[in-house]
Formats: sequence, C-alpha cells, structure tokens
Amino acid sequence: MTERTFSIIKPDAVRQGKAGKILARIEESGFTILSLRMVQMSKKNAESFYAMHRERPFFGSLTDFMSSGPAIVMVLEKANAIADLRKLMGATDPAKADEKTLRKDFATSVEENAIHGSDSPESAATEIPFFFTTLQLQV
Ligand code: 3AN
Repeated sequence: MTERTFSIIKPDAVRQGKAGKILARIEESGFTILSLRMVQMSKKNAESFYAMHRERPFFGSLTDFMSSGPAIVMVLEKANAIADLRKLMGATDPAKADEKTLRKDFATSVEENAIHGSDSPESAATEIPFFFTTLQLQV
C-alpha cells in the first residue's frame, strides 16, 4: 500500500551542499517527492517540532542546530515509505550506520546527522501537517 512519510534535509547537509545528492539518492530508491520546500525554522519552531525530546539532555543544542540555517522539508510517497526511508537513512549515529546509508555517507555527528524521517505512521501523521497544508499536498 502506498504510504507517505515526512523528511527533512537538515541544516548541516544544506550548508555543505549535499542536498542535491541526498535528493537523488531518495529518488533512486523509488520515492516520489510529493511536496518540498526550503524553510528556516525559528528556535520556537524547532522546539515544537521536537517537543517529544524536551526532556533529553541534547534538546537545547538540537533545537539550536535545527534553527541554524535553511533546511528542506518534504513529503515522500512509496509503498512502505516510513520503514524504507528509515532504512535508507541509517542509524542515528553515523558511526553506527550501515554502508551505503545516507547518514553513513553525509552525516557528521549524532546531532548533525543530515536527514530526518518519520519513525512511525503516528509521527508521519503529525509531522506532515506541521509543515504542509492539504492544498500543498495536492498533485
Ligand atoms: P532519529 O532521527 O534517528 O529518529 P531520534 O528521534 O532519537 O533519532 O533523535 C532526534 C534527533 O536528535 C536526531 N536526528 C539527532 O539530530 C538528535 N540526537 C539524537 N540523539 C542525540 C544525542 N545523543 N546527542 C545529540 N543529538 C542527538
């Protein structure tokens, strides 16, 4: 069944000019880009988006990082999109990520790890409307 997931090419990857290569890898892996745009999150935007991590010790630095420059937000579609994007991304810590994953190839640290992908259907269902209106998802 076709499924939608939400993804962010994070500020580290955009800053380092890796967005195009990451997008190519996503498309080559069979995802359709349903909607995409560049955003500059405020600190408050990042705190809302990562609210589930509020109690974690890295919350302050994570939200500083996510609001440190432009990021690319997108909605991707394919069969099994949520699990397949997580597989393509690799482990949170790039040192532990498998070969040929996006984080192995493009992330620099556990925090500046190039890409976000929804971790469950419930996350996708809240993350997609955080950034995209119904109108922006009509294709
Ligand atoms: P994932 O993005 O792989 O689902 P989460 O949800 O555990 O990982 O963490 C959300 C984000 O928080 C990560 N993408 C990363 O940027 C940051 N993060 C996670 N763990 C750490 C950590 N130990 N130190 C600093 N930042 C972290």
